[in-house]
Amino acid sequence: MRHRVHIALMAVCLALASSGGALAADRLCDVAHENCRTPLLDLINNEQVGIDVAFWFMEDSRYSSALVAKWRAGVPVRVIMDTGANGVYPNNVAILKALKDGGIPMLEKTSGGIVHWKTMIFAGQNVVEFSGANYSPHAFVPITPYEDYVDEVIYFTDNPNLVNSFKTRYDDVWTSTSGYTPYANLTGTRTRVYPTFTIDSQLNFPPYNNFATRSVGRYNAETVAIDAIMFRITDRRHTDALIAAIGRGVPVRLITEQNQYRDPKRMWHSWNVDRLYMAGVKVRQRGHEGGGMHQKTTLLRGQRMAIFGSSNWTSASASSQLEHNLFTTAAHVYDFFDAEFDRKWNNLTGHIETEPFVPLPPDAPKYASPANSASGQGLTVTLKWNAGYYAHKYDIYFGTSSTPPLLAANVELGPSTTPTDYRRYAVSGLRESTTYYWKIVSKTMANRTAAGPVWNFRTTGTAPSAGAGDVVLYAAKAPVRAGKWSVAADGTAAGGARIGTANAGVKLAAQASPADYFEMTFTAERGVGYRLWLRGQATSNSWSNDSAFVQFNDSVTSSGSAVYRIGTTAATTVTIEDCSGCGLSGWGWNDNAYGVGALGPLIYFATTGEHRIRVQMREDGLSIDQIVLSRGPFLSSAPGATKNDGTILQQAGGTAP
Ligand SMILES: [Ca+2]
Ligand SMILES: [Ca+2]
Ligand SMILES: [Ca+2]
Repeated sequence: MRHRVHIALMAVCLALASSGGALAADRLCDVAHENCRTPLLDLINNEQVGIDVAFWFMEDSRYSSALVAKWRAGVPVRVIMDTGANGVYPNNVAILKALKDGGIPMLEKTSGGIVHWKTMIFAGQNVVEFSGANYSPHAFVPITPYEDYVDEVIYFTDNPNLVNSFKTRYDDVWTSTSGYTPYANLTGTRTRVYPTFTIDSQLNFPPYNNFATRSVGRYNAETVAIDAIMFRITDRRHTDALIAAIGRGVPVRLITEQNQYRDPKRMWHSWNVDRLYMAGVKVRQRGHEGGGMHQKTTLLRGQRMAIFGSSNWTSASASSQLEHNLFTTAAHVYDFFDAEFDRKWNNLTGHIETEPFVPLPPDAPKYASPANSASGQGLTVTLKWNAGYYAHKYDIYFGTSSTPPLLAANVELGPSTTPTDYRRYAVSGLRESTTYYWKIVSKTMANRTAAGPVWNFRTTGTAPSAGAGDVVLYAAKAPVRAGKWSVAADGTAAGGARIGTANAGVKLAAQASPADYFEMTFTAERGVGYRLWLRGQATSNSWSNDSAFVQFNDSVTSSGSAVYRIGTTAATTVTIEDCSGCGLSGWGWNDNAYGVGALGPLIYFATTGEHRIRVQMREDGLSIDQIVLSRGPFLSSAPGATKNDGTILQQAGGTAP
């Protein structure tokens, strides 16, 4: 701890010492704790030969007033600018007007990428100032050092190769005949002001040079470690190369800006940062107040190289916007950024300049179609939802259970790029006249999740019919209901209703005169064996809520003896759970035998004609929607599944109440 404090104090002392010289020859100014505005105003005020200015936006009138004063004093000033920032930075409008009204010649970039330069060239002093910092009131001076500031570093240099390179590029842009249009105080042919110099190989000027290609070449050449402070990350070329570096054992650390992480206009930032995080990049984010972690700096530890300038990790910053970047191994530059990164990463001053990055979940999916409870859907249905900006992968839950099972995991369908942009997943091979349930769980690239609700729809077609002579009763239509049995509406049940009892922990033996039962009538043939099936649903899917007794008015054994008769204590038992431990889920079919696949005794009748069935309570908490007596297709196999069933048969063989 003592050691850290000592280093921190040394860093502060060194910084103060270097800022002491008013116009230091070649130095970096740290906006976290230094006033970087005064040296820039001093450069403007001291210039006697000419000032070239270019910026994305300017909102600090100290600069525009000083520039107009110089122009009026006879010092030539040129401005390359862009009105594209006016919507987001309204004070830029007044600054542009002041410069124009002051008489300064201004050239606007009117096609292609924006002017992302933030530079001033001082011809007489042979100094260039450039950085990622826009000319706003707070980008050059902290409000409270280390606590409330915009994260910027400003480079002032009198290195003749760098200054001359900037002069040449400025003239290149000034004399360009495509993409630029006179904005104010400019007539006639624009001519070069300076001799044409060779551009220093440390410099990188998109769109003349590609920033991403050069950066990725440096990442790929690195064998020790990579550290970066990067405001915006939407170009995967950078992240892919950094993930590859992790893959070959090169550690990577990143400080980035959390406001970009949830900015819908920069929706791919979170995709990239989450991928870096999952790959093992150590990530921190801004911990101080004030504007963003706005600088764009990368340190390549083995190469002792600093990459610094105006380009974010975006495709526009790579090759279409006007940008200025430095790829340098100059020791004083590398050492400055080394100390700055160490200070911010470890909060060495005791102020919280950075804090750990914590991935955020996506928005919950908003379903579009099919509408909840829609009917008449085809047998191939496309599930559609708006995913929001930050979901990229999806778990699709789908089935006939009201708690649908997982159908497909981590389906990479990408985000929704607008509120009316939908993600789609098609389900096919659906059964006719069946209710299906679905749920979408959205995931970010860091596997943070947000679940949507369970919705359902019903497919088109008539319900499948049982065999000729089979009986299919909708139990909720029972004309005789006694005691605790009651009917409730249920969109998943046959005819939209079920009959059941509430669970109160009661279990009974079969009774000759029960209090709780229901009865229905149907027609069946003498001498034919019928298989009895019930479709039931146990409250809470509990095995203590899943059985009933069934009796008939004239049922007999295959040899003609009375059996399971109403008015006796003899009954056949139907248990929905197929076996001990088989479990229950939603609707399920079973017959009058317990055990996996076990089939009970067939039901015979003494006469041909109308018969009566009575269902008594055995365990309370059971609901029933269909009763089947089959002599045909369901003689040895159930009409539907024992769990999560969606089978609803057409009514048949019953006598209308
Ligand atoms: Ca039971
Ligand atoms: Ca069975
Ligand atoms: Ca019960």
